[in-house]
Amino acid sequence: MSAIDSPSGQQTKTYDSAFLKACRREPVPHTPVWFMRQAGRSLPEYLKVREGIPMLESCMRPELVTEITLQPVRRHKVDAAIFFSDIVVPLKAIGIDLDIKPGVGPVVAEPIRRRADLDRLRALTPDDVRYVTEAIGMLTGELGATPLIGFAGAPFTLASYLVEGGPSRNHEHTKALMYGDPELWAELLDRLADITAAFLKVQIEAGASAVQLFDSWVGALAPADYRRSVMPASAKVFRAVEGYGVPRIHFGVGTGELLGLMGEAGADVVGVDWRVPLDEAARRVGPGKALQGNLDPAVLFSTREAVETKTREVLDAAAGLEGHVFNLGHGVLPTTDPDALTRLVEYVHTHTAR
Ligand code: 1CP
Repeated sequence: MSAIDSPSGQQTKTYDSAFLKACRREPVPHTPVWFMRQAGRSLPEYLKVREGIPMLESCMRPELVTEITLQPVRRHKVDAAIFFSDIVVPLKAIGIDLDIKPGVGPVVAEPIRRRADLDRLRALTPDDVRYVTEAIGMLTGELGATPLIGFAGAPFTLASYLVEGGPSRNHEHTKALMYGDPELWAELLDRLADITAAFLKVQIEAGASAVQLFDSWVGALAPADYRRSVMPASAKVFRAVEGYGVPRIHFGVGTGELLGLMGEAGADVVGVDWRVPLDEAARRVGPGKALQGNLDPAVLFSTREAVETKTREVLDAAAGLEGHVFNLGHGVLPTTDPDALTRLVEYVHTHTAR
């Protein structure tokens, strides 16, 4: 570590990064870019280091986590790293019997559907996830001025895996519980809020300089149900980390009708999928919040010209925003050409340089 990269110097540089400035709605030298799921299956170097190591086990190896988190930063020159982990890691850490099955996703051995099942959701302590603290310590040393985004699953999305027992299209068991036993549902979400908040705190205290709460599947709900049955728990998570002063990003898929409420839950930055243009999203979210998004990840399978046209559309819709973090409208699709992502970062940086 050189003199200019002394810990306090590094922290200042990270604080002054384009990504954190955009989150704080301050002027930026260029629009910052990162991609949800930027680490992972689209990168050959990822597939190589993951070979033979199950997903959950790879999340528990700090050196591997550090390498995988750095890969997209090196390759694409994105403006932020996102910690390599998964939303079910804190649940595994408190002893829930679950696995991440290749090609499927998280699968829970015994779904949580009755009151007695709640006892399995005990509080998360930093000791349960020491490998996370260790990995983030290593990462912030390696990342220099590039900010690290910590993340967690929001209570509703975690509940959907726990109640369904795995990925689900219609969330029928989850909704059955939410509508049929609101009291038990509220307790379930409250416990998940505490676990999620504890997991985010571990990441921030270890050195993460922003956090994203993924409520990936909450777009399945109508606004009134979101407000009544989900927002209190998500708001509890945001309040729990408010005192750290790090930007809090809130994202879900198909949440056009929920954008205002998702901001109201306590986010500083609202993530938008590709279904709502950013200028319209800004009207729905209201003033005082930055936006993140929102190129359709499938656009990257099209021609270079089409990618540029669609990117330009996103940037034009974002032109009047106070703070814009460029991202895809959901995660990088596994068969995406990595070079298309590198070109996209370059394009956004060049065309927004001020
Ligand atoms: O073996 C493998 O490689 C499995 C694929 C994989 C990977 C690479 C899974 C299983 N999770 C991850 C890592 C991961 N998960 C990251 C870090 C990568 C990065 O962004 O750079 C992140 C942020 C997540 C978060 C996550 N996991 C979400 C929220 C984001 C989103 O896409 O909406 C969700 C819903 C999950 C659950 C999950 N884990 C894995 C899969 C395939 C899924 C989705 C399953 C489903 O469709 O329900």
